[in-house]
Amino acid sequence: MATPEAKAGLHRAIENDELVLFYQPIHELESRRIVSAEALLRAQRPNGEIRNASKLAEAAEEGEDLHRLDSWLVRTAYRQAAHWQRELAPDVHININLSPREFQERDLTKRLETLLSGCGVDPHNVNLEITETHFISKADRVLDVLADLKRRGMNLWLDDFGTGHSSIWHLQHFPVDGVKVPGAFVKDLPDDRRCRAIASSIIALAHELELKVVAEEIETEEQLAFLRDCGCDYIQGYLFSKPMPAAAFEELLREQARSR
Ligand code: G
Ligand code: MN
Repeated sequence: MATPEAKAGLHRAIENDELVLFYQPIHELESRRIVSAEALLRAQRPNGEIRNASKLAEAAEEGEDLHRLDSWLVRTAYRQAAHWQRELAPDVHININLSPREFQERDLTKRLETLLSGCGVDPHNVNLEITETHFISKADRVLDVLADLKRRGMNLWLDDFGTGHSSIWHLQHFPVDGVKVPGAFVKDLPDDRRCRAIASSIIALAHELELKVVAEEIETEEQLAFLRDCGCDYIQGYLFSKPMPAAAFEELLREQARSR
């Protein structure tokens, strides 16, 4: 439960323009090419200090500021992606974490489309990451919303797959393009037998369903080697890059464009 202080903090952060997005690269495993940027919310204090904003996001999830926060986040990320696509990397995607509550709202597609067309981003270059928290109670409605987003060309990814309220039923019924293997199943690779079994099985299952896989929070070469042997498609984590300000991500794209 978010505290009243956290809710007030969120309101203040929006009012005072203290929110920023950091971007973490997602690479294709084989080529190491950057294929996308995951936009991650951070709070920037007036003194310049950057803080994780997970408490703020949690407060938004429960309070009235959710639409404002998500609209700001989506608009900022889209504008940034449009700039990168125009200037440096026409194919680069943008990964956006939308609040699970948003996927229950029938007008989500329209709102996202309005924001998209305002920025000139192709919906095919948008990856929406979905965390399966509140889905169970309103699965039918979520299914309609996801199908609608999919029809308009956006890509759908199940985030933190296999943790929380995540369900294999969603893989069977939701029109998703891929799953993200959470850090919890990467952390103890390759030594831990359970971690190996879980990570390799999620990848195999996803591939059987013709879905793509991103492994997250990769920190060691050994983890990477195991995931490569499993055929994992995309990789993300401190081993490659931490989440960074837009300017730093842009520099990576520039280097990549030069080396082609
Ligand atoms: O739930 P989600 O996967 O969207 O959360 C991503 C979070 O994980 C980010 O806030 C990011 O800072 C953090 N993160 C990204 N890469 C790594 C990593 O390699 N190791 C750890 N411990 N955390 C990471
Ligand atoms: Mn995510």
